Amino acid sequence: MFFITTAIDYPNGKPHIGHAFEKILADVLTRYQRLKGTPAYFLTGVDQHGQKMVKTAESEGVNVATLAKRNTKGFLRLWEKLGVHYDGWAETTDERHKACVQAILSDLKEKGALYKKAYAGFYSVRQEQFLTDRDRNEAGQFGPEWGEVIEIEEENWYFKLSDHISWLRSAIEKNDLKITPEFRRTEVLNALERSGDTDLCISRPKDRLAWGIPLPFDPDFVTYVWFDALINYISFAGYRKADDSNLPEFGDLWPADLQIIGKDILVPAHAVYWPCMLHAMGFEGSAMPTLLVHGFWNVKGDKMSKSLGNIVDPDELANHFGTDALRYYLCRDIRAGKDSDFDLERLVMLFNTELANDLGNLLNRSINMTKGFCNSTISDTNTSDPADVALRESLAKTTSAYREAMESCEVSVALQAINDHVTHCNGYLEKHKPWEMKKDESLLPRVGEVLSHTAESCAHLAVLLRPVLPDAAAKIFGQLKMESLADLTLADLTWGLLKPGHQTGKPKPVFPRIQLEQEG
Ligand code: ME8
Repeated sequence: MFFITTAIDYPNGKPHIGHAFEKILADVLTRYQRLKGTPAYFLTGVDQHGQKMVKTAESEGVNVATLAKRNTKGFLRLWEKLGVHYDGWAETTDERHKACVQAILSDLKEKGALYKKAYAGFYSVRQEQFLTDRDRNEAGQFGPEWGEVIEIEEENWYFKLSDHISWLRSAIEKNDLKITPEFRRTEVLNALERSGDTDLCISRPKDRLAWGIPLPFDPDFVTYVWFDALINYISFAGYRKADDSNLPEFGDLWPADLQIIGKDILVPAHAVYWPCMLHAMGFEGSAMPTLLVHGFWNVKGDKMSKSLGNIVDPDELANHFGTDALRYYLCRDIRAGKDSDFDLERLVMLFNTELANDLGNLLNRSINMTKGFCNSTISDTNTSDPADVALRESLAKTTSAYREAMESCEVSVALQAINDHVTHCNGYLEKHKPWEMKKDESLLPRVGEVLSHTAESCAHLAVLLRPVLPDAAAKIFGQLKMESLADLTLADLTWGLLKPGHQTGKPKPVFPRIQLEQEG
């Protein structure tokens, strides 16, 4: 089973475009696995504990559990609207997760991997973390990014992270822990060079933070952030599950084939803490997950933030422009882990040119003319005309470029490959001008061949587009009267899906142009 997970989102507000992008990417890659015929399991969810949630609840004057429940619903609603279909849903307040976290903590304590110590030092209230001298700026001060910095002394529990660092370095060098894209792997190795041998503080005293999972061996403390959130990847995959838990079989899923995260939580959380936690639990190098790290969506070069008031709301975008336009844009405009700038005009432009004009027209013209000039009947497409041969070659090239790109999770490159064949087909129609040819009755058989080449292409392209735009693909299958394509795997994608004599349906625009003027 191909196992895909994403980061679990903080539901301390509404989901933003970065959250939506990550879930859509995971959804697309899951659907791609299924398109290959590979069974896949997609786990995502929400990270409901922690100080951020408590602060938001206080500012809104609601109980933190109520806030978590209410905001979680907002995430669930959005994934439904955006066609994000997950198989497992992780909520960190789930009793099954809590039990797993506590069992792991007890084990690690037994093994001597955890210890308690008092620590006096500087603490950033805003970032909720102890600071070290390495956090000081060139002037020797804690900069404004840390907010209010106070001196406190506190006892806490620590995880012996330092015991695992040299193992981690070799696990990354040997590619047991895979990190893609490559430049992110280099970033992690460089960070390990600089890292000292500090251990990881994993608790908060209950009187300072009560909204968390209590340590089973010291109930005055709750586990803090990573020893709660990171464990979702295994707890909801069935690790140490109870018989009646209704969770998957861990052995069927683990290790995760793809753990999709944003660049901000790579170092140290996912590339250092997480593999070291797994190693301490007894997971070998061969049981490490593969990390796929994506970039950030910014707005006009700025990071999205509440204070700048520039947070892009995917819910509003889907309402205005439709799910297809949003899914297409998010997959099309980000490349190989790099940042992207959110640009509404590009969203509209990409939809109107690549989908409405190029693919939409190709489909519309193919079905419309097949109906008008050929009684909706498909002709034999095993022809030897050089232009036909070139078209079939173009499709083969597109299909293999698409596959290669999707295998390396480069959805944007896969979409470009689709567009290349669309352009080829539109050029082929312009060259043959079936609307002129049909005036000469003796050319009607050739008209049928030409239109059947583009209709056949549309069938293939819809199959390839299915992971990104499942609804649009289903509409295309419907117009081609080929609903059976919905069950096709990539291996079945050979020339001749539409058999001679097959009757196609009625054309109806699948990608109606977005008219910005009408958008108030
Ligand atoms: O980090 N563009 O939650 P989160 C793209 N709960 N991706 C973005 C983004 C942006 N502008 N902003 C955030 C957390 N993300 C923790 C994770 S995992 C065990 C716990 C990504 O709600 C971010 O990188 O702040 C992360 O992958 C995900 O959205 C959730 O971010």
